[in-house]
Amino acid sequence: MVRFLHTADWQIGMKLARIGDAGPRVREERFSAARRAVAAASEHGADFILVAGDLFEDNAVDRAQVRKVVDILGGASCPVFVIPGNHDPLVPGSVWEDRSWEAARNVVVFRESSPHELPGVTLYPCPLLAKRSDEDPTAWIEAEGGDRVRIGLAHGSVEGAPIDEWDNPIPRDAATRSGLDYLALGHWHSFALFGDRTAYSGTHEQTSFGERDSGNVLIVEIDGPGSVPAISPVRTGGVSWVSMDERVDSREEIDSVRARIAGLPSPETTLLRVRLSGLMRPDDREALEEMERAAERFLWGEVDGSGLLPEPEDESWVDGLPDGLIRVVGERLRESVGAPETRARALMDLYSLLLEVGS
Ligand SMILES: [Mn+2]
Repeated sequence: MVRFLHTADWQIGMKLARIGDAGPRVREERFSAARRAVAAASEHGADFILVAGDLFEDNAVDRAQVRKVVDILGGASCPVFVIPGNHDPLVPGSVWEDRSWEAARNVVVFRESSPHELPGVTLYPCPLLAKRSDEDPTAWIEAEGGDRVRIGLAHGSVEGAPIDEWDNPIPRDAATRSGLDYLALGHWHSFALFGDRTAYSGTHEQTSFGERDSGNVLIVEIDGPGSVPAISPVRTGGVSWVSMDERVDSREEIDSVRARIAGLPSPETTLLRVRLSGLMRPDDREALEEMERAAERFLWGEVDGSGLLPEPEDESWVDGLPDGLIRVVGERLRESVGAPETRARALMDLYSLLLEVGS
């Protein structure tokens, strides 16, 4: 039986300019999460740690930060195997040339795609040698039988995964095609499984709003050659990134969003982005300011009201509609005698549609 920890995409050195004053605190958390990842390996009795690329944001990262990472990995109680990714490819002048790597005896940075043997296990590392490539980095791994557990370590885009930075394409069936028991991947920041044997661990600490299920490492257990791996996420993330997209068309709806913001747990370790749309009356201003104050309690909080549109003072705007169907719809709604709330809501929907089209 082999048990190991799979992590990737630490992106140490990322700028995080978007979150202003909270940047230093959130950058520091990436190191704290790295220490939690290394601690998780010994807590769970891992035989080794696999790092599937993008340890660093880029090759220009300050060398003091590189040494800090080497210290953390060097402090692990087991071997650590690392591949360069597309953010930190193995090129002249890269972070991998720093002398500190030589001092960390338990850390191996793979510099070429060739098998690496461990007791009972063969690793198939696929280091990246360029920022971009349209080649499948796992293509060289050939299926072969035998009595060893075979584990691939690669960085790239699994076909069909919704990844922004599309490169180093990896077929969905790469693991079975190459006869691997497990393919440890990096590049996508969310935890994801493809079949039984292929996984993105996701980043150990969330990197932006909208990432789903990041802030984990994976503990993987494989009984023997051909066995289906048991894959368990372990939480390492420290900062939560909460994004709310809300439509507010009344004072009640604004108050209800404010109450939800006030009820969010752990504001001191939460980054909050609220984006509002809808129609606003001048006397909603105060409720909106209260919402902004509720967001100030967070490590970083932003209420973006640029999607709010001013509500019209009366219904004379209908007369300004262009001739044709839309004008007919507007006039019919204005003159309709149905339920007043439905009538008002339909008119406002038409009004905001026009403002959106016009802007
Ligand atoms: Mn990447």
